[in-house]
Amino acid sequence: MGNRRTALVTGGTSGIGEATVRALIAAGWRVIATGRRRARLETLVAELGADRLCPAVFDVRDEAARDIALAALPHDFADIDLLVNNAGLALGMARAQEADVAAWKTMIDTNVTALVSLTAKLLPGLVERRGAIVNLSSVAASYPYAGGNVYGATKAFVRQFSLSLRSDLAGTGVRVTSIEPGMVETEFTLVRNGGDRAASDSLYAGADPMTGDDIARTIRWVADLPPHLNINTIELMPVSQSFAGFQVVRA
Ligand code: NDP
Ligand code: 8X3
Repeated sequence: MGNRRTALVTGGTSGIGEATVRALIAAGWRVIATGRRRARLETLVAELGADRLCPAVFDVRDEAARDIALAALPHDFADIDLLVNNAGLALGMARAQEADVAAWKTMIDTNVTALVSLTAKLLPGLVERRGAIVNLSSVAASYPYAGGNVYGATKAFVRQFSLSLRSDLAGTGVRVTSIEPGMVETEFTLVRNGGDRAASDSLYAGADPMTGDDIARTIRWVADLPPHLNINTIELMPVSQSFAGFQVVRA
């Protein structure tokens, strides 16, 4: 199909990104799925078809590897209409006074620096095609919690960058949306806790959390809206999750 639109989804190997790849392909998009885990991308291509899904294996923090992978995209996938900046992570729940600065830098490098760099790289083409950008922020952008420190700050950056992009892109027709989920059961907590499966399972147990599919359905809806309509931000939570009060330390 000559008029099929093309999306690039970072972090397509797992969770929200993988579900978004599936949802967009089901809606008729061509998709470039990125990630470091080549085998997972190859399995997805085998399932969804090389005519619809193109894998691009690179670490988002490695701009040289990213540029080589993007330069090698087949002709059919080269004109990107939708960028889904999804790759990201949290590392640990340590309070700031005990935190590992290397983990902080990894989160900033991945969630912020790589995201802005890829966005800058793809923006000229997105402007040319009046495309769209969907950025994965989080409820952690708006609601601080102990141990969320740098993770929450990276997601606040993503939210504000998204809104600021809208100002810069006035008149271009490019749409920008910040998606801000609460608890979604993915590999997120496994990664955050250094691979501790029991810690991940116990967080989600009995909570009826959102799924990657829930968020993917939202991204697909945003992506397929008519071109005159921009969703600025969407905040989503499972019904089981809500707000607690401020903490007060008494003498
Ligand atoms: P997962 O851990 O399941 O998926 C994370 C994805 O990001 C993987 O595909 C991973 O690919 C990719 N990724 C991480 N680091 C890198 C890197 N350096 N280079 C390339 N790819 C990378 O988590 P989620 O699906 O939950 O997370 C997706 C996004 O949603 C994140 O930005 C997260 O902050 C956000 N989010 C998640 C919530 C949740 O509760 N789960 C709630 C709110 C927001 P690979 O390892 O193969 O490289
Ligand atoms: C992930 C949601 O609440 O663990 O962004 O920070 S939370």
